[in-house]
Amino acid sequence: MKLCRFQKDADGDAIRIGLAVDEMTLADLTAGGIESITELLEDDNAVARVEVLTDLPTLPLAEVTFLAPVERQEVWAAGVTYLRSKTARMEESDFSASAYDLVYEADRPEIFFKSLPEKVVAPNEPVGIRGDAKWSVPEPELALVLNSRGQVVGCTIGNDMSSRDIEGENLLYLPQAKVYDRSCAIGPWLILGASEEAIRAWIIGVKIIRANETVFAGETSLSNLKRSFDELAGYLCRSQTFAHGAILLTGTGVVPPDDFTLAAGDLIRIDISGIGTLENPVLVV
Ligand code: DO4
Ligand code: MG
Repeated sequence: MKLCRFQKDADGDAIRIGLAVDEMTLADLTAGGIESITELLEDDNAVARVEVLTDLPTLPLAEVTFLAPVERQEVWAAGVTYLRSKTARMEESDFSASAYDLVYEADRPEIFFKSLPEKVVAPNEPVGIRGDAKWSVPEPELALVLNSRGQVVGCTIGNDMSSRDIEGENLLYLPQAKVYDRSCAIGPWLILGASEEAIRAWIIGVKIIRANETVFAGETSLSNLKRSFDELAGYLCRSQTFAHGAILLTGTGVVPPDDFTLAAGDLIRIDISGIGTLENPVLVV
């Protein structure tokens, strides 16, 4: 089941919850009494609750503006969860190489804070590259959606925008490399009811388009994610509660070559085969 948050282009501000009917059409769940994504995340019978709704008004996707499927959820991120990410980071920094090597093998994963919900960038809105960074990349990631009980109940697409030169200079600069204005985009679709086994069969890919040409494209299978969903969610929720649930980015397995950096005006397109596409232009912040 594919859900989203949206506004109707015709009537402005009201935020509504939508259900994908087909490639072109959305059913308006808010007309059927569903007012938030969070109430569905908290409901053990969310899929059944949505399926019984009939005669919902529908509207063309072309007539809506997508919002990020994030309400009051904090966004956190796991790192070095794919072999590709470990080797890329070890190349980026002699200084921190052993830390990346160790955390890839360790029981405890790397998990860091990424974004307040109100700072998450919506689909089609610009993501940022730092004005003081020289080496900026997108990180296309599967994002797990957790309810307030720490259960993984859904997934979506995330972009963990990163400044690799700042991260590589000193590991203690990681928060500055990872958390700044417009550094996290999420959406547009939230998938409920898919098993981990099904999700791991999906492919995640990214394309970066500059002046109508693809300047980088790469993909990997989500089966290359080293840790299980429950393992990552379990560590996030150790000694920490999330009253509104949380989003957990699961790390990147697609890394552009070391001579590539994003530039203002680029377009980043992240696809996950079972979810859809998250697209954002780039600006300098
Ligand atoms: O420690 C660096 C960050 C790792 C990360 O964000 C990733 O692997 O996706
Ligand atoms: Mg990442």
